[in-house]
Amino acid sequence: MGEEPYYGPDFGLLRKQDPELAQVLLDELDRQRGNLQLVASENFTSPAVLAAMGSTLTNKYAEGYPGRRYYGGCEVVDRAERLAVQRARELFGAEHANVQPHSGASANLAAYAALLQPGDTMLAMALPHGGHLTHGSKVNFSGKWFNVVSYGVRRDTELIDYDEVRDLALRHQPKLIVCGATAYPRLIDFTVFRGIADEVGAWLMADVAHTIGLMAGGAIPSAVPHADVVTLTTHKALRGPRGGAILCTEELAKKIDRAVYPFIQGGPLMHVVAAKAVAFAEAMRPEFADYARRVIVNAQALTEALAGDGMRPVSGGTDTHLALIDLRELDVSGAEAETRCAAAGITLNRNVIPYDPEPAAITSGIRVGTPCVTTQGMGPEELKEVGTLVTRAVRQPGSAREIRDRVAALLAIHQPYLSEY
Ligand code: DSN
Repeated sequence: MGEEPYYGPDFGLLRKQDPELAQVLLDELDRQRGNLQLVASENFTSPAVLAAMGSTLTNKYAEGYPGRRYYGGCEVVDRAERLAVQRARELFGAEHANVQPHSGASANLAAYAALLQPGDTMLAMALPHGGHLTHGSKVNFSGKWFNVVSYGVRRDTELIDYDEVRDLALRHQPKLIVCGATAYPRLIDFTVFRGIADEVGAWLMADVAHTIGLMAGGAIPSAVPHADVVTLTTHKALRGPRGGAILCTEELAKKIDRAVYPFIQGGPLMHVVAAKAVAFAEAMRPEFADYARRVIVNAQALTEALAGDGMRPVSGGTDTHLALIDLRELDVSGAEAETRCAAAGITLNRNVIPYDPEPAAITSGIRVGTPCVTTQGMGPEELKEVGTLVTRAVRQPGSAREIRDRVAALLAIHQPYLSEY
Protein backbone atom coordinates (compact mmCIF):
# COMPACT_ATOMS: atom_id res chain seq x y z
CA MET A 1 0.00 0.00 0.00
CA GLY A 2 1.48 3.34 -1.02
CA GLU A 3 0.95 6.61 0.74
CA GLU A 4 -2.62 7.87 0.82
CA PRO A 5 -3.02 10.42 -2.02
CA TYR A 6 -3.76 14.01 -1.24
CA TYR A 7 -7.52 14.36 -1.48
CA GLY A 8 -8.45 17.43 0.46
CA PRO A 9 -7.90 19.53 3.53
CA ASP A 10 -4.64 19.18 5.37
CA PHE A 11 -5.17 21.19 8.49
CA GLY A 12 -1.66 20.50 9.82
CA LEU A 13 -0.18 22.08 6.71
CA LEU A 14 -2.43 25.12 6.97
CA ARG A 15 -1.50 25.57 10.61
CA LYS A 16 2.18 25.46 9.74
CA GLN A 17 1.90 27.79 6.77
CA ASP A 18 -0.68 30.28 8.00
CA PRO A 19 -1.18 29.99 11.75
CA GLU A 20 -3.18 33.20 11.88
CA LEU A 21 -5.84 31.95 9.49
CA ALA A 22 -5.68 28.41 10.92
CA GLN A 23 -6.59 29.93 14.27
CA VAL A 24 -9.73 31.46 12.73
CA LEU A 25 -10.81 27.98 11.60
CA LEU A 26 -10.13 26.52 15.04
CA ASP A 27 -11.99 29.34 16.77
CA GLU A 28 -15.00 28.92 14.50
CA LEU A 29 -15.06 25.17 15.16
CA ASP A 30 -14.91 25.96 18.91
CA ARG A 31 -17.74 28.46 18.51
CA GLN A 32 -19.87 25.92 16.64
CA ARG A 33 -19.15 23.22 19.22
CA GLY A 34 -19.28 25.48 22.25
CA ASN A 35 -22.73 27.05 21.72
CA LEU A 36 -26.21 25.73 21.12
CA GLN A 37 -26.85 26.31 17.44
CA LEU A 38 -30.50 27.18 16.91
CA VAL A 39 -30.30 29.18 13.67
CA ALA A 40 -33.00 27.49 11.59
CA SER A 41 -31.11 27.78 8.31
CA GLU A 42 -27.83 26.23 9.50
CA ASN A 43 -26.56 22.69 9.99
CA PHE A 44 -23.39 20.66 10.56
CA THR A 45 -22.53 19.26 7.18
CA SER A 46 -20.92 15.84 7.16
CA PRO A 47 -17.13 15.26 7.13
CA ALA A 48 -17.52 13.63 3.69
CA VAL A 49 -19.15 16.81 2.35
CA LEU A 50 -16.37 18.89 3.92
CA ALA A 51 -13.77 16.65 2.27
CA ALA A 52 -15.33 17.14 -1.18
CA MET A 53 -15.45 20.91 -0.64
CA GLY A 54 -11.81 21.00 0.38
CA SER A 55 -10.72 19.13 -2.75
CA THR A 56 -8.70 20.01 -5.86
CA LEU A 57 -11.92 20.25 -7.88
CA THR A 58 -11.83 23.91 -6.83
CA ASN A 59 -8.99 24.38 -9.32
CA LYS A 60 -11.07 23.57 -12.39
CA TYR A 61 -12.87 25.95 -14.70
CA ALA A 62 -15.84 24.21 -16.28
CA GLU A 63 -18.12 26.82 -17.85
CA GLY A 64 -20.93 25.03 -19.60
CA TYR A 65 -22.47 21.67 -18.78
CA PRO A 66 -21.14 18.07 -18.80
CA GLY A 67 -20.01 17.16 -22.32
CA ARG A 68 -20.50 20.79 -23.45
CA ARG A 69 -17.79 22.78 -21.67
CA TYR A 70 -15.80 25.77 -22.82
CA TYR A 71 -12.53 24.44 -21.32
CA GLY A 72 -10.41 21.39 -21.90
CA GLY A 73 -9.79 18.89 -19.14
CA CYS A 74 -13.36 18.76 -17.86
CA GLU A 75 -13.84 15.03 -18.33
CA VAL A 76 -13.31 14.28 -14.62
CA VAL A 77 -15.38 17.11 -13.14
CA ASP A 78 -18.10 16.19 -15.66
CA ARG A 79 -18.48 12.94 -13.72
CA ALA A 80 -19.04 14.87 -10.50
CA GLU A 81 -21.73 17.05 -12.05
CA ARG A 82 -23.45 14.11 -13.76
CA LEU A 83 -23.57 12.29 -10.44
CA ALA A 84 -24.95 15.37 -8.66
CA VAL A 85 -27.64 15.84 -11.32
CA GLN A 86 -28.62 12.15 -11.40
CA ARG A 87 -28.78 11.97 -7.61
CA ALA A 88 -30.78 15.19 -7.31
CA ARG A 89 -33.30 13.92 -9.87
CA GLU A 90 -33.61 10.60 -8.09
CA LEU A 91 -33.77 12.06 -4.57
CA PHE A 92 -36.39 14.66 -5.39
CA GLY A 93 -38.22 12.85 -8.19
CA ALA A 94 -37.53 15.75 -10.56
CA GLU A 95 -37.48 15.67 -14.34
CA HIS A 96 -34.49 18.02 -14.50
CA ALA A 97 -31.91 19.38 -12.07
CA ASN A 98 -29.37 22.17 -12.34
CA VAL A 99 -26.79 21.94 -9.55
CA GLN A 100 -24.68 24.96 -10.49
CA PRO A 101 -26.32 27.89 -8.66
CA HIS A 102 -23.89 29.29 -6.12
CA SER A 103 -26.64 30.06 -3.61
CA GLY A 104 -30.38 30.21 -3.06
CA ALA A 105 -30.45 33.85 -4.15
CA SER A 106 -28.62 32.90 -7.38
CA ALA A 107 -31.08 30.06 -7.95
CA ASN A 108 -33.97 32.48 -7.59
CA LEU A 109 -32.34 35.03 -9.89
CA ALA A 110 -31.87 32.31 -12.52
CA ALA A 111 -35.45 31.08 -12.17
CA TYR A 112 -36.79 34.63 -12.63
CA ALA A 113 -34.46 35.16 -15.58
CA ALA A 114 -35.81 31.98 -17.19
CA LEU A 115 -39.47 32.86 -16.69
CA LEU A 116 -39.77 36.65 -16.65
CA GLN A 117 -38.75 39.81 -18.45
CA PRO A 118 -37.94 42.99 -16.50
CA GLY A 119 -41.19 44.75 -15.63
CA ASP A 120 -43.25 41.54 -15.55
CA THR A 121 -45.58 40.92 -12.64
CA MET A 122 -44.90 38.30 -10.04
CA LEU A 123 -46.80 37.39 -6.88
CA ALA A 124 -44.77 36.33 -3.85
CA MET A 125 -44.82 36.28 -0.06
CA ALA A 126 -43.81 39.53 1.64
CA LEU A 127 -40.50 39.38 3.50
CA PRO A 128 -42.01 40.78 6.76
CA HIS A 129 -44.54 37.92 6.69
CA GLY A 130 -41.91 35.21 6.27
CA GLY A 131 -40.90 35.47 2.60
CA HIS A 132 -37.35 36.09 1.38
CA LEU A 133 -35.35 39.08 0.27
CA THR A 134 -35.43 37.73 -3.29
CA HIS A 135 -39.22 37.47 -3.24
CA GLY A 136 -39.61 41.12 -4.14
CA SER A 137 -38.00 43.22 -1.44
CA LYS A 138 -37.43 46.78 -2.65
CA VAL A 139 -33.75 46.62 -1.64
CA ASN A 140 -33.21 43.50 -3.79
CA PHE A 141 -32.99 43.00 -7.57
CA SER A 142 -36.34 41.22 -7.44
CA GLY A 143 -38.16 44.29 -6.13
CA LYS A 144 -36.33 46.64 -8.48
CA TRP A 145 -36.64 44.68 -11.74
CA PHE A 146 -40.11 43.20 -11.46
CA ASN A 147 -43.57 44.43 -10.62
CA VAL A 148 -44.00 42.53 -7.38
CA VAL A 149 -47.36 42.00 -5.75
CA SER A 150 -47.05 40.60 -2.23
CA TYR A 151 -49.26 38.35 -0.18
CA GLY A 152 -48.96 37.67 3.53
CA VAL A 153 -50.48 35.86 6.46
CA ARG A 154 -53.80 36.63 8.12
CA ARG A 155 -53.60 38.75 11.25
CA ASP A 156 -55.84 36.37 13.25
CA THR A 157 -54.43 32.96 12.29
CA GLU A 158 -50.95 34.01 11.15
CA LEU A 159 -51.38 31.49 8.32
CA ILE A 160 -51.07 32.16 4.59
CA ASP A 161 -54.31 33.63 3.38
CA TYR A 162 -54.97 31.51 0.29
CA ASP A 163 -58.10 33.52 -0.49
CA GLU A 164 -55.97 36.66 -0.59
CA VAL A 165 -53.42 34.89 -2.83
CA ARG A 166 -56.18 33.92 -5.25
CA ASP A 167 -57.78 37.40 -5.21
CA LEU A 168 -54.42 39.06 -5.88
CA ALA A 169 -53.65 36.57 -8.65
CA LEU A 170 -56.99 37.19 -10.34
CA ARG A 171 -56.61 40.97 -10.02
CA HIS A 172 -52.96 41.30 -11.09
CA GLN A 173 -52.60 38.33 -13.49
CA PRO A 174 -48.97 37.59 -12.53
CA LYS A 175 -46.74 35.72 -14.93
CA LEU A 176 -45.16 33.94 -11.98
CA ILE A 177 -46.41 32.94 -8.54
CA VAL A 178 -43.77 32.22 -5.92
CA CYS A 179 -44.47 30.16 -2.82
CA GLY A 180 -42.03 29.21 -0.10
CA ALA A 181 -40.71 31.09 2.91
CA THR A 182 -37.87 31.55 5.36
CA ALA A 183 -39.82 32.18 8.55
CA TYR A 184 -43.12 30.36 8.16
CA PRO A 185 -43.50 27.49 10.63
CA ARG A 186 -46.43 25.77 8.93
CA LEU A 187 -46.79 23.54 5.89
CA ILE A 188 -47.49 25.28 2.61
CA ASP A 189 -50.28 23.79 0.52
CA PHE A 190 -48.65 23.48 -2.90
CA THR A 191 -51.80 21.99 -4.42
CA VAL A 192 -53.72 25.20 -3.65
CA PHE A 193 -50.93 27.31 -5.17
CA ARG A 194 -50.92 25.02 -8.24
CA GLY A 195 -54.66 25.52 -8.63
CA ILE A 196 -54.34 29.32 -8.40
CA ALA A 197 -51.43 29.38 -10.85
CA ASP A 198 -53.42 27.26 -13.33
CA GLU A 199 -56.48 29.48 -12.93
CA VAL A 200 -54.54 32.59 -13.99
CA GLY A 201 -52.09 30.90 -16.38
CA ALA A 202 -49.01 31.67 -14.26
CA TRP A 203 -45.84 29.68 -13.73
CA LEU A 204 -45.54 28.29 -10.20
CA MET A 205 -42.18 28.47 -8.48
CA ALA A 206 -41.58 26.98 -5.02
CA ASP A 207 -38.58 28.34 -3.15
CA VAL A 208 -38.17 25.56 -0.62
CA ALA A 209 -34.63 26.36 0.50
CA HIS A 210 -35.72 25.93 4.11
CA THR A 211 -37.74 22.76 3.85
CA ILE A 212 -36.08 20.78 1.04
CA GLY A 213 -34.24 18.60 3.57
CA LEU A 214 -37.53 17.67 5.22
CA MET A 215 -38.98 16.90 1.79
CA ALA A 216 -35.91 14.83 0.84
CA GLY A 217 -36.43 12.75 3.96
CA GLY A 218 -40.14 12.34 3.22
CA ALA A 219 -41.08 14.08 6.48
CA ILE A 220 -43.34 16.65 4.77
CA PRO A 221 -45.06 16.71 1.35
CA SER A 222 -42.81 17.64 -1.55
CA ALA A 223 -43.29 20.71 -3.73
CA VAL A 224 -41.72 18.97 -6.74
CA PRO A 225 -44.88 17.34 -8.19
CA HIS A 226 -46.74 20.67 -8.07
CA ALA A 227 -44.33 23.44 -9.06
CA ASP A 228 -42.91 24.17 -12.51
CA VAL A 229 -39.67 25.26 -10.87
CA VAL A 230 -38.31 24.45 -7.42
CA THR A 231 -35.38 26.42 -6.04
CA LEU A 232 -33.44 25.20 -3.05
CA THR A 233 -30.30 25.49 -1.01
CA THR A 234 -28.20 22.51 -0.08
CA HIS A 235 -26.83 23.69 3.26
CA LYS A 236 -29.88 23.98 5.49
CA ALA A 237 -31.88 20.96 6.74
CA LEU A 238 -30.50 19.05 3.72
CA ARG A 239 -27.06 19.19 5.44
CA GLY A 240 -24.96 19.59 2.30
CA PRO A 241 -22.44 22.24 1.21
CA ARG A 242 -23.32 25.95 1.05
CA GLY A 243 -24.98 26.36 -2.34
CA GLY A 244 -28.14 26.29 -4.42
CA ALA A 245 -29.87 24.14 -7.02
CA ILE A 246 -32.92 24.23 -9.27
CA LEU A 247 -35.35 21.44 -10.12
CA CYS A 248 -37.79 21.83 -12.97
CA THR A 249 -39.92 20.12 -15.56
CA GLU A 250 -38.37 18.86 -18.78
CA GLU A 251 -40.28 21.63 -20.56
CA LEU A 252 -38.26 24.30 -18.71
CA ALA A 253 -34.93 22.47 -18.60
CA LYS A 254 -33.21 24.41 -21.41
CA LYS A 255 -34.49 27.77 -20.21
CA ILE A 256 -33.29 27.12 -16.66
CA ASP A 257 -29.89 25.85 -17.80
CA ARG A 258 -29.34 28.88 -20.03
CA ALA A 259 -30.46 31.21 -17.26
CA VAL A 260 -27.92 29.75 -14.82
CA TYR A 261 -25.10 29.66 -17.39
CA PRO A 262 -24.31 31.79 -19.30
CA PHE A 263 -26.90 34.35 -18.15
CA ILE A 264 -26.22 34.83 -14.42
CA GLN A 265 -23.11 32.77 -13.67
CA GLY A 266 -19.78 31.89 -15.23
CA GLY A 267 -17.76 28.92 -14.03
CA PRO A 268 -19.49 26.57 -11.59
CA LEU A 269 -17.82 25.77 -8.26
CA MET A 270 -16.96 22.17 -9.08
CA HIS A 271 -15.79 21.30 -5.56
CA VAL A 272 -19.20 22.44 -4.27
CA VAL A 273 -21.00 20.57 -7.08
CA ALA A 274 -19.11 17.43 -5.98
CA ALA A 275 -20.06 18.07 -2.36
CA LYS A 276 -23.71 18.44 -3.44
CA ALA A 277 -23.46 14.98 -5.01
CA VAL A 278 -22.16 13.61 -1.71
CA ALA A 279 -24.98 15.27 0.22
CA PHE A 280 -27.68 14.02 -2.15
CA ALA A 281 -26.39 10.44 -1.70
CA GLU A 282 -26.37 10.90 2.07
CA ALA A 283 -29.96 12.17 1.95
CA MET A 284 -31.03 9.00 0.11
CA ARG A 285 -30.04 6.84 3.08
CA PRO A 286 -32.78 5.61 5.45
CA GLU A 287 -30.98 7.38 8.35
CA PHE A 288 -31.67 10.69 6.65
CA ALA A 289 -35.42 10.03 6.56
CA ASP A 290 -35.20 9.38 10.28
CA TYR A 291 -33.20 12.58 10.75
CA ALA A 292 -35.77 14.67 8.85
CA ARG A 293 -38.58 13.25 10.97
CA ARG A 294 -36.66 13.91 14.20
CA VAL A 295 -35.94 17.51 13.17
CA ILE A 296 -39.70 18.14 13.20
CA VAL A 297 -40.38 16.20 16.42
CA ASN A 298 -37.60 18.21 18.07
CA ALA A 299 -38.92 21.53 16.72
CA GLN A 300 -42.33 20.69 18.16
CA ALA A 301 -40.85 19.78 21.55
CA LEU A 302 -38.85 23.01 21.58
CA THR A 303 -41.85 25.10 20.54
CA GLU A 304 -44.09 23.55 23.20
CA ALA A 305 -41.48 24.20 25.87
CA LEU A 306 -41.15 27.81 24.77
CA ALA A 307 -44.91 28.32 24.59
CA GLY A 308 -45.32 26.83 28.05
CA ASP A 309 -42.95 29.43 29.42
CA GLY A 310 -44.82 32.35 27.93
CA MET A 311 -43.00 32.84 24.63
CA ARG A 312 -45.80 32.88 22.06
CA PRO A 313 -45.19 30.81 18.91
CA VAL A 314 -46.51 32.59 15.84
CA SER A 315 -49.43 30.57 14.43
CA GLY A 316 -49.53 28.57 17.67
CA GLY A 317 -46.84 26.01 16.84
CA THR A 318 -44.87 24.40 14.05
CA ASP A 319 -45.13 21.63 11.44
CA THR A 320 -41.54 22.05 10.31
CA HIS A 321 -37.98 22.59 11.56
CA LEU A 322 -38.52 26.10 12.88
CA ALA A 323 -40.59 28.27 15.16
CA LEU A 324 -41.08 31.99 15.21
CA ILE A 325 -41.52 33.43 18.70
CA ASP A 326 -43.38 36.64 19.47
CA LEU A 327 -41.70 38.41 22.41
CA ARG A 328 -44.02 41.38 22.73
CA GLU A 329 -45.60 40.16 25.97
CA LEU A 330 -42.18 39.98 27.57
CA ASP A 331 -41.34 43.51 26.45
CA VAL A 332 -37.98 42.33 25.10
CA SER A 333 -37.02 43.08 21.48
CA GLY A 334 -35.74 40.38 19.14
CA ALA A 335 -32.36 42.12 18.98
CA GLU A 336 -32.08 42.18 22.78
CA ALA A 337 -33.19 38.53 23.03
CA GLU A 338 -30.55 37.54 20.44
CA THR A 339 -27.88 39.31 22.54
CA ARG A 340 -29.07 37.78 25.81
CA CYS A 341 -29.11 34.29 24.29
CA ALA A 342 -25.61 34.80 22.88
CA ALA A 343 -24.38 35.68 26.38
CA ALA A 344 -25.86 32.39 27.58
CA GLY A 345 -24.16 30.34 24.84
CA ILE A 346 -27.22 30.07 22.60
CA THR A 347 -26.99 31.18 18.96
CA LEU A 348 -30.22 32.17 17.23
CA ASN A 349 -31.48 35.11 15.18
CA ARG A 350 -33.88 37.95 15.73
CA ASN A 351 -36.70 37.87 13.22
CA VAL A 352 -39.61 40.06 12.27
CA ILE A 353 -42.98 38.59 13.10
CA PRO A 354 -46.08 39.24 10.96
CA TYR A 355 -47.36 42.81 11.43
CA ASP A 356 -44.25 43.58 13.47
CA PRO A 357 -44.30 47.15 14.83
CA GLU A 358 -40.47 47.11 15.04
CA PRO A 359 -38.03 47.51 12.14
CA ALA A 360 -35.98 44.56 10.82
CA ALA A 361 -32.88 45.57 12.76
CA ILE A 362 -34.77 45.40 16.08
CA THR A 363 -37.81 43.11 15.55
CA SER A 364 -40.30 41.73 18.06
CA GLY A 365 -39.37 38.10 17.54
CA ILE A 366 -36.75 35.39 17.40
CA ARG A 367 -36.54 32.39 15.10
CA VAL A 368 -35.36 29.01 16.37
CA GLY A 369 -34.73 25.81 14.45
CA THR A 370 -33.58 22.27 15.10
CA PRO A 371 -31.50 21.05 12.11
CA CYS A 372 -28.21 21.50 14.00
CA VAL A 373 -29.18 20.08 17.39
CA THR A 374 -30.82 17.08 15.70
CA THR A 375 -27.62 16.37 13.76
CA GLN A 376 -25.87 16.48 17.13
CA GLY A 377 -28.15 13.68 18.33
CA MET A 378 -30.44 15.61 20.68
CA GLY A 379 -34.01 14.39 21.13
CA PRO A 380 -37.28 15.84 22.44
CA GLU A 381 -36.21 15.60 26.11
CA GLU A 382 -33.13 17.72 25.44
CA LEU A 383 -35.19 20.11 23.31
CA LYS A 384 -37.60 20.66 26.19
CA GLU A 385 -34.65 21.69 28.30
CA VAL A 386 -33.32 23.87 25.48
CA GLY A 387 -36.70 25.63 25.44
CA THR A 388 -36.40 26.34 29.14
CA LEU A 389 -32.85 27.59 28.71
CA VAL A 390 -33.83 29.94 25.86
CA THR A 391 -36.71 31.32 27.91
CA ARG A 392 -34.51 31.88 30.95
CA ALA A 393 -31.83 33.51 28.83
CA VAL A 394 -34.39 35.94 27.41
CA ARG A 395 -36.24 36.65 30.65
CA GLN A 396 -33.37 36.54 33.16
CA PRO A 397 -30.22 37.99 31.62
CA GLY A 398 -28.57 37.74 35.06
CA SER A 399 -28.63 33.93 34.79
CA ALA A 400 -26.45 33.83 31.66
CA ARG A 401 -23.51 32.15 33.40
CA GLU A 402 -25.68 29.44 34.94
CA ILE A 403 -27.37 28.79 31.59
CA ARG A 404 -24.00 28.60 29.86
CA ASP A 405 -22.94 25.86 32.30
CA ARG A 406 -26.07 23.87 31.47
CA VAL A 407 -25.52 24.44 27.74
CA ALA A 408 -21.95 23.18 28.15
CA ALA A 409 -23.22 20.05 29.91
CA LEU A 410 -25.65 19.34 27.05
CA LEU A 411 -22.98 19.93 24.43
CA ALA A 412 -20.47 17.73 26.23
CA ILE A 413 -22.77 14.80 25.40
CA HIS A 414 -23.79 16.04 21.93
CA GLN A 415 -20.63 17.23 20.18
CA PRO A 416 -20.73 17.95 16.43
CA TYR A 417 -17.95 16.30 14.41
CA LEU A 418 -17.34 13.72 17.12
CA SER A 419 -20.55 11.68 17.06
CA GLU A 420 -21.58 9.51 14.11
CA TYR A 421 -23.37 10.87 11.06
N1 DSN B 1 -30.79 33.76 5.11
C1 DSN B 1 -31.54 32.53 5.08
C2 DSN B 1 -32.25 32.27 6.35
O1 DSN B 1 -31.61 32.37 7.38
O2 DSN B 1 -33.42 31.95 6.35
C3 DSN B 1 -32.48 32.51 3.93
O3 DSN B 1 -31.77 32.73 2.78
